Amino acid sequence: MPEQTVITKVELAPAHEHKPLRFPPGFLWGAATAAHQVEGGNTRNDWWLWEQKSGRIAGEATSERASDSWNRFEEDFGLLAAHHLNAHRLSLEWSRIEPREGEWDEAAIGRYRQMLTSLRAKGISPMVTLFHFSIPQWFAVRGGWAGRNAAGYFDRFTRKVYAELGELIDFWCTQNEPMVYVVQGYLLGLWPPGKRSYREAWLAFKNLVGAHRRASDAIHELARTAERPARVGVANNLISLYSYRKHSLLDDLYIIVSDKVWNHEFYRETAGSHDFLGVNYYFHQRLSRERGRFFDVFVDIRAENREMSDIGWEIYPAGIFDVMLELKELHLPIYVTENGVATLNDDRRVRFIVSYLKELYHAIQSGIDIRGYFHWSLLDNFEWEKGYAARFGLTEVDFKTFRRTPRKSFEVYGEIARQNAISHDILRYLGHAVE
Ligand code: IFM
Repeated sequence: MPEQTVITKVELAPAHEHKPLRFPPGFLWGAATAAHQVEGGNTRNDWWLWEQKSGRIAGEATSERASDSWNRFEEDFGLLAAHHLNAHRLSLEWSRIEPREGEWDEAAIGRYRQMLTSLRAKGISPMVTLFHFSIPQWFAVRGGWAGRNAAGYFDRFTRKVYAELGELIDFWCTQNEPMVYVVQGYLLGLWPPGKRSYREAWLAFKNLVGAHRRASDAIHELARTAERPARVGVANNLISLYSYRKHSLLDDLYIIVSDKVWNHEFYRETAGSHDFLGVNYYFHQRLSRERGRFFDVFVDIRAENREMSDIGWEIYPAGIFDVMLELKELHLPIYVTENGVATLNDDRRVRFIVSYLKELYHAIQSGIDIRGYFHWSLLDNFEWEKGYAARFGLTEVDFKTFRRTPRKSFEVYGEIARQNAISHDILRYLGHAVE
């Protein structure tokens, strides 16, 4: 019999010998928001009209004052600075800047200029999204993203933004989660324009692809003579996908096709027009095939009773590592443009942040070029059809008084940003192995 080593005692190094998990120098630590979700008073976009009809938004909420950031941005950005963040992702509301076709609202542009200037003055690098789910009502009347000249309208808007604000912007996300937008708005009918049409979904997808390409070209062209290099990407929603059943070729094939379509098709069709890959990571799905009436269907398994957020999204830190690995082959720098959890339990948010960041740390160690992380969200806000109950904020917002109260999770995240590392103390506090 081979000799066996019997482990009787596990030797742990004393605490001071454990090294913090260090991130690369210059790593961006940010938070993310979107105009319609936080600003309030966005009455000229399609979402505003959509919200007015009963039954569409949980609790019959509307975006009315949202988190009132249009008026309180200075206070909000003060919170970023106080928590040592060096980057912020925000979106510009197209319907404020171009409220009627071809007419520019100089006061709104001026307000965005103040916002971006305020961020820069605090040493916070702005990442700006040009389309984050809401469009001007006039554009919706012209067919929105499924309409004929969609990419042309967006190109004009992009050029105007560059001309007015370009010198203040470090990173551009032309769009937020185009795939989510197409599914919610054109297949499920849950968001404006409320369609359920494969044809229109396809048109919208193709136009979003074309619009991204044109906007990216425009920004690069305009930046040619500028001091600041153009850094353009898209904030894409990526899902970590697995099949529930082992050794089933059909299931594997389904996963491969879903992965190609959801995670890679937009990147594929827009190849060559990204300076970085923006990744919004929320979802892990294990799919199983069940017999449907006419064909086999695949469902997301929820029966395992795993830890979930308040809105039923599984908490699965390893998934962020997996989607990072998938992107390695694209050879571009990666920014996690969103990641966060809807919960009223802030301890859960603390654990969430630390455990997802730990996975990112390991992804970086494995050689993936990840350069920043933007937590969703700086503030509790208007969570689309879910209204205000889903609390994603590092900062609690009282929606009656609009008082801001930073949560403990913001402190922990801020400490990680300050140290550019997850300290041993934080890891140990959370019961993570420290080596
Ligand atoms: O609130 C949204 C955001 O607008 C886009 N990404 C996902 C977030 C949470 O659902």
